[in-house]
Amino acid sequence: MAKAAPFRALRTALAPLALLSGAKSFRDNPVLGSRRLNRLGLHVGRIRLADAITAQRRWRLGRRITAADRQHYAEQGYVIRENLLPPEQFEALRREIFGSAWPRLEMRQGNAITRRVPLDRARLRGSHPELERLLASREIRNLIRYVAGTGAEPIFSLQAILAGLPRDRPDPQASLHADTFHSLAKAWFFLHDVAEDEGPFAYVPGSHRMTRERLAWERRQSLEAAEHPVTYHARGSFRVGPEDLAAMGLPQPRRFAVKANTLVIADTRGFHGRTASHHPTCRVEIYAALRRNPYLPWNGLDPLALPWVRDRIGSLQLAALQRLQPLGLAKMPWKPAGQGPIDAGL
Ligand SMILES: O=C(O)CCC(=O)C(=O)O
Repeated sequence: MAKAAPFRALRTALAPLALLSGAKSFRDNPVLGSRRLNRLGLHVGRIRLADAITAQRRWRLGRRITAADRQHYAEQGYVIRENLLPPEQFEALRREIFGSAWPRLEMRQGNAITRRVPLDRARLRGSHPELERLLASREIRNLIRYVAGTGAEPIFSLQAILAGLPRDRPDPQASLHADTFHSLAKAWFFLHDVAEDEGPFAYVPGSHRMTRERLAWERRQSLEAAEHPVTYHARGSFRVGPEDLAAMGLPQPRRFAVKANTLVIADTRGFHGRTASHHPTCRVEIYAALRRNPYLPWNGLDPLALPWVRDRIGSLQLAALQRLQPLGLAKMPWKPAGQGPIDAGL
């Protein structure tokens, strides 16, 4: 633990440098959290600059996807593909996933558990051909990159959300929120039907756009965020209520109660969350996430895209978290949960 102190001091000294990164915590960074600087426009300025740079990166990524997808993203903030795979291919994929034992990690948040298995292409090779084929899909990568507004490498996992478990504390992901101040992408490829009462993903259409009303709301949040009682909010994932949505001219969230074989890719700087489950549920999906420093002007030059690294990206990310956590430089919320089926335990 004592080892962490010098690193914390270093982090404080470097706090101003975080301005040109994806750093988002108002509570942990005295510069980002400064009411005076945010009154002068720091937070809104970071959003505007990130958006200008992201727009030109996204414009260059645009030719790899269809005009219809570009338009759908621009209007709604997400793209969706129903019946992504031909039925036989989807069934073969399900057999591979539900017929295997996986090295699982778990994280508990309120009354929900996120269970994850990092998917390394190197480890799937030969044993899980359908999964490997899906992860190699150009179409999916291009869509994720466009939504995230960066050409970097998405990280794929197998994921089960066990929600509605008997516990007092609510699932923090079930309150509508924006993940951060700049574009990023999260993707869910659902492996079975998700019913209305089975904790579907929810997204407020159009909430990825930084309208005048949204920027004014962001500015107001930035003045108080460092002291906000909700830790997630204080760390830059702003929570939003129904009255705020109405004041920003935004609709209520759309719930993605969808059929199996549906892919949803959302820019989660838009308002989103998990619909609360009122009974125990288990949602299984292939999940991907992509976020990168929003101030980089280029799309490529991603060390994670080097073939050797890319094929082991999930385990490398985990190993990095394990090493950085004791130094106070990263949080490692994942705990090993043994080898077994992804959907076990309900
Ligand atoms: O699992 C979901 O449906 C949404 C999770 C979420 O809100 C998040 O990852 O930020």
